[in-house]
Amino acid sequence: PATIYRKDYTVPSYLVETVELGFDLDPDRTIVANRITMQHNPASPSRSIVLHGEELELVELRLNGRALAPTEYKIEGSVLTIPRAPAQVVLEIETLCTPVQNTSLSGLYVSNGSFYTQCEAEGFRRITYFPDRPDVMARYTVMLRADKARYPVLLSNGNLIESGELDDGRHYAKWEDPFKKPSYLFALVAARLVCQEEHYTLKSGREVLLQVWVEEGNLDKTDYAMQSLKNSIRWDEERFGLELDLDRFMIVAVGDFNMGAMENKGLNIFNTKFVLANPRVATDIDYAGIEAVVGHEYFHNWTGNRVTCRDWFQLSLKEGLTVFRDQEFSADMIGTDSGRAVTRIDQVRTLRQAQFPEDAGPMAHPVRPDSFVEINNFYTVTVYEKGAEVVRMYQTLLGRDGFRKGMDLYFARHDGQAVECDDFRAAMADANGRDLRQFERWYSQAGTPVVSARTRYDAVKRNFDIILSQRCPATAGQPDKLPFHIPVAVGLLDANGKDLPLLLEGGDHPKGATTVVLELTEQEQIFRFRNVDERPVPSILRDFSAPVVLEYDYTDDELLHLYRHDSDAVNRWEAGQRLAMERLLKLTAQVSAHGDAAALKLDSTFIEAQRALLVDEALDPAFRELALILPSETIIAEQMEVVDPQAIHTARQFMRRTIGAALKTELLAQYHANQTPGAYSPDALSAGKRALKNLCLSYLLVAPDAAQLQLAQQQFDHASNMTDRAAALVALIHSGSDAASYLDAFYQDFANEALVVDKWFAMQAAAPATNVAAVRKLMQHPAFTLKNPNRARSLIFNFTNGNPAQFHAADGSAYAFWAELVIELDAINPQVAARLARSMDRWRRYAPALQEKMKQALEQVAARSKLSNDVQEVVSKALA
Ligand code: B3K
Ligand code: ZN
Repeated sequence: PATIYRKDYTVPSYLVETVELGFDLDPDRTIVANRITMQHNPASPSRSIVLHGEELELVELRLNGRALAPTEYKIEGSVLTIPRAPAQVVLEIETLCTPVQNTSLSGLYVSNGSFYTQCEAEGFRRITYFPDRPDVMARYTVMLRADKARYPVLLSNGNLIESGELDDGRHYAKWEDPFKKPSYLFALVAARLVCQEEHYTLKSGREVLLQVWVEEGNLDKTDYAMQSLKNSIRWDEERFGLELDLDRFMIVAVGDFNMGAMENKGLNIFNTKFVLANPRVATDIDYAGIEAVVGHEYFHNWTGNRVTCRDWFQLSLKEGLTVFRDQEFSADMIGTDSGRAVTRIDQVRTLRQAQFPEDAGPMAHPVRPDSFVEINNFYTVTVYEKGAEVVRMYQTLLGRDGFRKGMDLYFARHDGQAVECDDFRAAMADANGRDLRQFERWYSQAGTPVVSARTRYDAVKRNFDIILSQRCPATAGQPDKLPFHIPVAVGLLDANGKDLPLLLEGGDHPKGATTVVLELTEQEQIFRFRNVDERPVPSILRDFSAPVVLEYDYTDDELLHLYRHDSDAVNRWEAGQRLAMERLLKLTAQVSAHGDAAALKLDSTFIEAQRALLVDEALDPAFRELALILPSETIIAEQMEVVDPQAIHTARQFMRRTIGAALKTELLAQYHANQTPGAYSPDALSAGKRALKNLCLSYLLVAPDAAQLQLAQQQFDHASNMTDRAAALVALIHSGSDAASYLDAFYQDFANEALVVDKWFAMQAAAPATNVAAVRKLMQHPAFTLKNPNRARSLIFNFTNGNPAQFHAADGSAYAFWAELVIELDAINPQVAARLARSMDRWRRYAPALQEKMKQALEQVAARSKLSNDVQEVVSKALA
């Protein structure tokens, strides 16, 4: 397969004004009639019309009213070229496709008997021939025709302008989208659905119609999505002055979906996972996910749809920015400083769990990639989450108001255009009179920068110096990196743990500030604080002000000081993580050396610090929960030269068991103190209490006695919501006691709730006792299928990514399983298969015996002749 390079971009040869699409929907044979008016692009030297098409049967192609003979155009692979075309063109294209056979879930497909589409990135070409690239923006009119009984609801983008009956029990609906858009934002739905709807008044007084469409039987699960939509609309008005530009905004939930959701103009299509919720079936985390994803897709209406991407290398232009916006939305919805900090800590955990490993592995790529084979492989944590960090750094550097000015200028300049990441950076720079040229390296250089700090204190001159230096590891194709422009937020704590008022030499921060942002732009720089009366403890990288690894030789005492006192909640949490990580690494090394946990010890200093934090009722329960979670096995693995997954698991379990035993009294007390009686509410305070309570439960159940087991059993039996029920079940499964009867009961209760059945598979997949044989057995369960992405992910991905000690079993049996599954899935759904293929990314970091087996598995996949581009790219990069 060919590699596509950013540097090879050329403008489209023809621009499209209008598109009229007619669909005769039939699962086995859908007819698509497409009438495009287009015009030669004066900026292009080419007079060839270039259209894309895949898996289509071309019935007829007419140019300006005349049918073209096969000699007048050529089809090579997925490209149809009409050479020497006139300046003004009307193309009429009739094609056939077979939605029922489309298991890739890209283009037009059937889910549970109804029609849905997914066009981003390049799915529209599976519906009709079209210049399927985001810089071709056009106005669409869509006529849908289908059997009325089977598909009573017919939806597309924009406004419904006409509908009615046809012969043979068919009906039609005609939709018109008043805004021009790229083809990837096209959508249609023809389905048996019902909706919750509401008329909502915008700040301007204009009334809009909001709808959430679901399958019958799910109407009791749409309230939170609707509420989140209204909150999103209000928030974008208030924070960014951006109003909904349509009269009608629809969300549709579908059970078979590759990603979380899709921002099609006016017709967002969602994975059911991010729409459906009620207390019985959804956890607090599910509720938070719905709020975030509803917000995310809604915010795309401006950042992505009104202003879109010139080409797919610019994907982070819309994704990084929109993730940042949804993060800010979620934080503002909580509204408290501590709630905001909790969301920030969650973001840091995601970066370390997924993005840092990606940035250090074979798929490392810049936020704005320079090349790809398959664009679907680049919907990554780097483009999304690191991209969001890059956007956040503008706000850190420019301030909230400066950031808003930059946003305003961005829309003033680019509304209705398809632009580049550089255009966003220019708007931020120009609106604020700032030079952000060096900042471009965040877009062009891959890899996680390491910021190394040293300090020195001069008691006589009362100076405290922080010396910062930076380096960035080599990544594929980028052996040497240039210095980044890194905002490093810093505070200084005195011996009582109070923030010192800061006086930075050469700084222009307000008097009395206790946090200042140092701008590291050189390879090394010295920052001097004056009037410092005692040697302080530095709190560096507050609020995780840049997506970097911070090295600083903290003593245990300094970390304990920060853990007790830092006014910056993120760094307070971070100090605890550092204390835990040091210990976890030592314990892991001991287990590796001796093969068991017999001689392990955990110091009382650490245990006492945890005890103090656990019982500190001045702290938000949600924060206490995060502070008490040990770094994950994956994050520990990232710190090791040679990863020993079983030793990591043993060491971490030992630490959990020790903490559970030492803090038993306090854990029990907090378990009882953080109950949330009364009607369930997903608000942050209640969710935080449940999170802390259930973390206490999980600690109590690492090595439970009869009373502790009973606690979990009772919670399982009497839980009034899914958060508590699922947490009890997970605790029972992880306790090592026989949880089979609970698993059975859970399954019986929720067999008809697909999203809960997903949880049932997921918790078993990640259980310490689940080996590859057990996973194979679960695959035989009647509810298991590889065809549904949520189901495949729930069992297979949660095993390969969420159960490292079993996935890396010494005999390599799980690697062989992985290879089988990648191949099997690839024939069904390449995008999902390629995600699974990524589970092997870090294979070079394991001991030679494991490495050899992983390599064999990768080679086995790579050797297949019929691989998709998606999987091919991932495995060949892994092996390169
Ligand atoms: N823009 C979509 C992603 C589509 C992915 C296609 N492989 C979801 C989102 O980021 O909102
Ligand atoms: Zn997005």
